[in-house]
Amino acid sequence: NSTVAEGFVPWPAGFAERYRAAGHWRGVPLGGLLREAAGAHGERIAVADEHSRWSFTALDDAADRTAAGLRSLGVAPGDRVVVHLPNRTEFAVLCFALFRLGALPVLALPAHGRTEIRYLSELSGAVAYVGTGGARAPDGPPVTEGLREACPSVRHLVTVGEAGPGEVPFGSLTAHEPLAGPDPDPSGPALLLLSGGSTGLPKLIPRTHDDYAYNARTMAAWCGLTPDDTYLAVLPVGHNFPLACPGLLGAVVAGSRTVLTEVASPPEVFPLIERERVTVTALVPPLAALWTKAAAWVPADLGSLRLVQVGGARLPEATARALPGALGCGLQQVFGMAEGLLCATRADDPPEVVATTQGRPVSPDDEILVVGEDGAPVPDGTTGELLTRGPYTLRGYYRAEAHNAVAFTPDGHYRSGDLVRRTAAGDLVVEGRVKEQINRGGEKVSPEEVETHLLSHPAVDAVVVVGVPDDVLGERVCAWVRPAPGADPAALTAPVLADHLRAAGLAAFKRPDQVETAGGWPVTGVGKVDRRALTARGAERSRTTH
Ligand code: J2J
Repeated sequence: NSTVAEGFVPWPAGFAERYRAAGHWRGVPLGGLLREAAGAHGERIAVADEHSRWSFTALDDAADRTAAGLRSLGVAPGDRVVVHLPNRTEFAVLCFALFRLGALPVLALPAHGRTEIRYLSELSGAVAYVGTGGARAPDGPPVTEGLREACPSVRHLVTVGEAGPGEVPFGSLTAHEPLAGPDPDPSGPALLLLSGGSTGLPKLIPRTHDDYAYNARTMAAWCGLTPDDTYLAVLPVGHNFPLACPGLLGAVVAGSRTVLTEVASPPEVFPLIERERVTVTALVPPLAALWTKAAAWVPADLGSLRLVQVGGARLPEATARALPGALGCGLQQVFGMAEGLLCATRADDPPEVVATTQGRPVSPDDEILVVGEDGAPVPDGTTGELLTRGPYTLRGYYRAEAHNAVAFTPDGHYRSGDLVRRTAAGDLVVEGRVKEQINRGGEKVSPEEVETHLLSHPAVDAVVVVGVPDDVLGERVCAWVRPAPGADPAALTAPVLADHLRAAGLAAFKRPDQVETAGGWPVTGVGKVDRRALTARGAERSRTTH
């Protein structure tokens, strides 16, 4: 059985020493952050959802008990556990239990299907899967169907809610005496986040206790979180943004309360904001636009809101300008990545900077380079690829040696694949990207992954998937399909291909929004498919025919 350390690339010793000396890495594991918060804020509410509320003390105790429960199942320090939960308090109990035990959550998104869960389980060598059971698979067979057979390392299926046959009820894990064991090594990996990927299939991002605690603490300070704040986790909390930027983890560090919700539409979530007196939340641009429009007609008092963070994809300037007035709060643009680097605007920035830039790195020890195609730095004001390294940016994807050789420079900079421009004042503006990834309203789609699954459709001979500009989503998923000989092109519609991907067990957000058929496609000078031309053609077709 492999150990987690085998797939992990640590920072070179000199960097680690520097980050410790600077006080960034405090040597406190993530479970210790909750222990400290319980000491300081005891009976105040730490996390709440529509089913339950937990004080810092109660959450701390539940984490210890659940850690013991997991240990009794055979989950050991260093083991990986796939966490596939919606925004509920159990997510917090489970993650802190795993942090205490030194086992690593592998953070899946609620939208993920059978295929993604299998892939994540195999890639991480997970020993257990925690989800909500068959009840939440309206789209077909349960996500766990065949999981243990396909991925024999998975020994346990743990279920929040009603457990099926052979599943362990999550609640039974808390019935144990608190775990008393050694703390995990704070410099080692604490969790695995899912990357949108720069090419090919999504990768796993190891984040250490030290670096992730610094990430959460720094963002909590950047946002001015205090015990008087209530943070609303409305984006899926397994994502880096609502988890630790500052998100749930930053709220724990600051003694703020976190409210988790599974609803995001204004008529449902605005009354929740009013009821819980929410002060801070994080949104993706399409949701920010929707909330901005809805404020005029949904009757609810949003007066408690003081800060809305928006990130994950390009925020249209019109929304950036309209949001503060409509929602009666400050706006923070965030350009972040699960790989590490976080850039953000600040409350004291001029409105023009907040409306038109994505801010600047949040740590004084973030190093950024903006380089041209030759790899040499370009002057400020010129667009180039962003490379970065620093105290909370990974040095390698988990178990991905070959990919790491191209995703990082020899001196340890991560090649983000993002094209940015730095203004004279030092703020970054995201101008585009070089990586093959579709950013569908903040949800990252790997063209290669979708292409692979579409190719298995009998009427599909060849396929290229590209992102096409979209008014609402920023980009939509467009599939260019060459029909198989004898196949009827008219039968290759978006709903037909969506059905195929649904049956394949793929997340709904990866289904093509637009399908175009063609007998072939343009190639570049070096004989590669010209994706840029297909993007332009896809946009053109949708203007004329859709
Ligand atoms: C344009 N593109 C952006 C922005 C991210 C906070 C916020 C977002 C993420 C995130 C995150 C963008 N404008 N404001 O983890 O903590 C694109 C870039 C980037 C990729 C990372 C956080 N903000 N992006 O989105 O790992 O292309 O993290 O490299 O999902 O999203 O995606 P992800």
